[in-house]
Formats: sequence, C-alpha cells, structure tokens
Amino acid sequence: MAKLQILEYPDPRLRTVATPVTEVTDDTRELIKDMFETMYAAPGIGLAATQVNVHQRILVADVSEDQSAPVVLINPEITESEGDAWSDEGCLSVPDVYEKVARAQQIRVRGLGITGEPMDMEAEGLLAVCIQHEMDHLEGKLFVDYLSELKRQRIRKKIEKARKITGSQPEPVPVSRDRSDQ
Ligand code: GNR
Ligand code: NI
Repeated sequence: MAKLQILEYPDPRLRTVATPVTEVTDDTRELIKDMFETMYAAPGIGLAATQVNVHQRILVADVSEDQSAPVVLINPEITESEGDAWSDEGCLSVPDVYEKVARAQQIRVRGLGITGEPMDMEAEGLLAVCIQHEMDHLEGKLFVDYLSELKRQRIRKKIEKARKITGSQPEPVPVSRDRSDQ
C-alpha cells in the first residue's frame, strides 16, 4: 500500500485528458487500492487517477462517514442526468477552497468495476455530485473552471501563498551534482 502525492492547482498535469483503460489488471487494482488509501488519508470523498498523475479513466469515491461505501468506476460514462443541485464543492487539488457549483442532482452512470465487470448504477445527492466532479478531472477539468476569472485568480494567489508557507509542492527538482569539482 502506498499513499500517493496529489497534484495541486495550477499544475498543468491536472489538465491532461485521461485515456480509457483497455484491460483491468492487477496493476489497475494496485493503483485503485493506493487511490483509496490516499483519498481516505486526505480525507476526501472522491479521487480521480488524474489527481495522482495517472492519466487513465479511473475514479474512486466513498461518501459514507465510516469508509463503508467504496465506489470504483473505470471508464465511467453518464447515461442519464436529472435535476439541478447547487452544492459547495471542494477539491483535494485545490486545497481550502469551497465554492458553489451547479451539477445534476441524479445521474445514471456506467463503466467497469474493480474486476472489470460492467457496472450500471444510479447515484443522487452528494455521490452524484462527487462522480460528476471526478469525471471532470478525467477530462482535465476542475471545479474552479466554473467560477469567474477573478475568483480563480484569487484562488491561485491563495494557494501559491499557502505553498510558500508550508514549503509543499511543487516538489523540488533533484539536481544531479557533479562531485568531481568538490
Ligand atoms: O473530498 C472532496 N469533497 C467534495 C465535496 C463536494 C464536491 C466534490 C468533492 S470531491 C473532493 C475530493 C476531490 O478532490 N476529488 O476529486
Ligand atoms: Ni477534485
């Protein structure tokens, strides 16, 4: 098991459009396990592979309070949407920012499950919002894209400032040192 590093806005890698999974293998399942570990540790209610710099169409979610309702969707597709839901959204890739976003209240989504079996499920409320949020990640889209440029600019500044203080992200680039001149 391994906790993975979550990319943070405005990292350009978050803009990558993920490719479909052609075969669900043990490597896929290992990645999914690590994604759950990363999501639960954060803590978050969903995670898209894009956020851990793997550009495959995989998402995980769990909107329960006690880690009792894990959802895995590989190559997800929304086949029906109904109703409107405006809810406050947050994102592990946009730390400490919460803004209202419009989503469908209820969706029907299909894809593959963790064993590669076809899945067809209905979701509503927070789970529906979460799945739509994760599917946006797989398209290289972030919830801040729905906000005004002014709000986005404020968010970028806030994150950059926080990053300077904590010293986290972006990772320092390792410098290969030429020891012959020492
Ligand atoms: O943990 C998360 N909470 C959340 C709240 C409202 C709407 C969407 C989300 S998803 C987010 C985790 C995350 O960034 N997933 O990509
Ligand atoms: Ni997110």
